[in-house]
Amino acid sequence: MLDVRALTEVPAASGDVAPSCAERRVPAVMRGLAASWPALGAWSLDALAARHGGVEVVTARASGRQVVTDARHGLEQERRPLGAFLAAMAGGAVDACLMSPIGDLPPAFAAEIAWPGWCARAPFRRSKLWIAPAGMVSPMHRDIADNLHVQVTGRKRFTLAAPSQSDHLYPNGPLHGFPNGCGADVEHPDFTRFPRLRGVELSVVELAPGDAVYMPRLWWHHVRTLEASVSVNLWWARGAWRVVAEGTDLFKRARRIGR
Ligand SMILES: O=C(O)CCC(=O)C(=O)O
Repeated sequence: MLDVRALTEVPAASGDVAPSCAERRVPAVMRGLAASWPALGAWSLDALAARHGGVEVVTARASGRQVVTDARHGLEQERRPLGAFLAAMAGGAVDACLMSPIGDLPPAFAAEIAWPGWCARAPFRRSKLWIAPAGMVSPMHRDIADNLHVQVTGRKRFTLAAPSQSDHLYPNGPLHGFPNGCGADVEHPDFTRFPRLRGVELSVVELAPGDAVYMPRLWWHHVRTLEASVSVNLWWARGAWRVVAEGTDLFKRARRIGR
């Protein structure tokens, strides 16, 4: 096992601390940030199946309860009705994880979440709905945009590493199917293949419904779903980073690799 530190906690009451973390690019867990979102309490798996079962969503294939990040094709995504995905999950399927852009879903989804004021007006904004069975893992990777991942139902554990730790994680090259991923597995460290992993500095945090974790751009994150989970993430970028984020989207689209 590798050593991990707990992440800085920001209670929801200290509303001015959250934007200052984002300004200083310091990761933080914001407890209860989404306590007043209509989605909270309304987005159980059963309620989503009943209300939106016919909606087409994007899922990514998983193998051994880990999202597949193929060296040639990246994520292996497919479209299917939300109801079919949730029925399979209720029956014990662990071969897929849902990651669907909120902008492609019926407006009720966007209406039941709320972007915090300190990122709501950024010129680059994207968000995804995530649904996964207990035990699912998204392997360590990094994103170009700032990211607030908000838990709605169930629990997840995030393990984070700063950009300064990249060398310890063996980042994938730009031509890999998952160019923002890495070779090392922080949960099952293989020090023979990845000897520099031994020195990596990690922070860990568990999210419960209403909690959010702020991950500054380029911070590495590995995610383990602890209980059947529904969550939403918000990505945003400003200034030159907006251009980089849009360029990265185009690069992945041009290479037809999952985003
Ligand atoms: O929740 C997950 O499994 C992955 C989430 C993620 O990678 C993100 O929010 O950027």
